[in-house]
Amino acid sequence: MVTREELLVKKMGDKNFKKLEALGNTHVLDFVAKYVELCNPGSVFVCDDSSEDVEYIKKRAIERGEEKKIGLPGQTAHFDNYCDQARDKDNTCYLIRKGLDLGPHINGKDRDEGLRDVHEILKDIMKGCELYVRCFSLGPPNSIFSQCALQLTDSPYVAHSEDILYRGGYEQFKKLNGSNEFFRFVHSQGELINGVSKNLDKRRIFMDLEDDTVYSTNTQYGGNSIGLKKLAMRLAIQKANKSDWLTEHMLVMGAHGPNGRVTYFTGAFPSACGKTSTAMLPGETIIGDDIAYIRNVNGRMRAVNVEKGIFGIIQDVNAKDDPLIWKVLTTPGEAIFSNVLIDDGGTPHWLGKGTPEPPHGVNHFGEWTPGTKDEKGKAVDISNKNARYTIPLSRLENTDPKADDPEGVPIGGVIYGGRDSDTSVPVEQSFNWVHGIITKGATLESETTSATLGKEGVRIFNLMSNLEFLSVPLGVYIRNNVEFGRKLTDPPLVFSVNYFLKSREGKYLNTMDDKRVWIKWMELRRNGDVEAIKTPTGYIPKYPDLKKLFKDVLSKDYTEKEYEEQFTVRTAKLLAKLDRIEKVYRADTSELPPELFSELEAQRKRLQEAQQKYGDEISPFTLEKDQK
Ligand code: SPV
Ligand code: MN
Repeated sequence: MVTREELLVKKMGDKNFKKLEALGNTHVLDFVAKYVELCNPGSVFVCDDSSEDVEYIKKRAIERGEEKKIGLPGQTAHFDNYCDQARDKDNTCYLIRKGLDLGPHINGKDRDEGLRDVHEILKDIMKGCELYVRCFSLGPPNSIFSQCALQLTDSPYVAHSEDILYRGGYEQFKKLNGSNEFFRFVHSQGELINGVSKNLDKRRIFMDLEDDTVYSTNTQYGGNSIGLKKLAMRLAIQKANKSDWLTEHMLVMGAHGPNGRVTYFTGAFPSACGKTSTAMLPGETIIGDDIAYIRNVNGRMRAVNVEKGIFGIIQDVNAKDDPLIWKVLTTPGEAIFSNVLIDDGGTPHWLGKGTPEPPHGVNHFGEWTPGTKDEKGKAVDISNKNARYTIPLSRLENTDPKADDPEGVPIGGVIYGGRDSDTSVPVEQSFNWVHGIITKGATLESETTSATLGKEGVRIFNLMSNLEFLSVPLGVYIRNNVEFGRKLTDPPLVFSVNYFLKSREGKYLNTMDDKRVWIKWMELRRNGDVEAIKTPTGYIPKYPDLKKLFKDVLSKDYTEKEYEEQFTVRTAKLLAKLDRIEKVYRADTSELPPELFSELEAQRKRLQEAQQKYGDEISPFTLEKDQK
């Protein structure tokens, strides 16, 4: 019989084996050996985070044709299958043991059956390929927040992307002292055709919550293949909710107030709803744009960015609206462009770039000229709507100095935002933590976008922008959030924002820039510098404060008419929303915290009273006058 060591040495050679052995962890060795044997790669490369090893992976991505050098030094392009351009919700499942109920929102599959299925698919899947083994630290290393993650993948593009997005964890793994406290990821892009995954019918993204292991097969799109992103987030949500901390789909940023004051915010937004652009507003500083680990440290809420790079949507990134990202994407330096068009001169193009369209190029479809149609006769855009750029945060000019602080940053405000065309005002503060968690976070709805496969523009329930990623019952998650704030001695304020409010005629009531004002207002509120108007659903800004902020921040004359239209309290719409939300929760099978229904009921009562008194829409000026 071949021993574990013999098998590994045979596949990876002495040098790689020594690197793996040096971690001093038999769980790592067992796991790698199991999947080396099953997936049967031609060779195995173990990365020890040295610049030499990292460079080797980048080189292999080019040699294998998974990335192509383009335009400027450091830039590469990568393509996914035309039908593999977003997170695949239908084939993303939790493997759940019989008898365990995680509720109706969680896509579950029988664990034994799922494991059998995916292991059959994995058999010999890496034949003739090179397997990459990488260790990462989710969150800054050497911190109470950090979590170790082990990635096996046959895609050098995935291994390279993770290098940009996550902190190396080779040394951190040694500090585990042999423990099995790490997340595990096995990814294979499967057989390729023209460089893209061929067997999409065997695309699987299965998460085994019992073993903290994720299997991802026959897919390349980053959201499905980069295990450390949303897949690790799902494992971390389970881990956090079994304890007393939080894993959230949240940005972390510093808002800069008067006299050099910095107030840190976290913010949850569904994908493609302004999260990344909020994280990097001009004049403010960014810590992270997607995932946060949050803990109570001596009574304060503190957060770290789980990542160290951005896998951002490129559509509409242009010189005027996103000067900071634009600069990174148009100057030499490391950047991977996925599913954009590369013109004949090697320059990348995308929807909303704001530069002239080239006459010809190659994109996620293949050869492209304007007017190209796919087999179904559908016009192929110059780039996919979910085309992305992958860059290290360190390349941005506005990275916060505390971005890698192992202690995280103290959070002054939590923001919940969704894509809502007709119900909530652009910015509002909740009455307190519990009211905020329930009526801002747990009632969040958003209209669907291109970030997941399926129809766009459908309003769906998406509590805390995290519904898709929850790995625990709704009740457990909400209770943990409620309790988290209760234990803080100085809880942050909780806000809602809505960048997508429209007039009755269907026109956006705000510009993209206006969020720069909302963040300043929230910063002032947290520090007690401005007053507010009480509505049935929270506190909204006063006109003179916004008028001043629009002038100071955007040099804009903000009119009373604009303010009134934007901040009209739409009682009928808000009540209809409560009906929809209550229905969702009444149908849930998990044990929901009592605060959920009491907060919703109290909100309903306030709204009904206001509706009786003022009607379906209330001007903020009317509310203000009556409060005097
Ligand atoms: C998102 O869609 O929320 C992302 C990218 O951040 S993905 O990796 O696809 O989740
Ligand atoms: Mn995200």
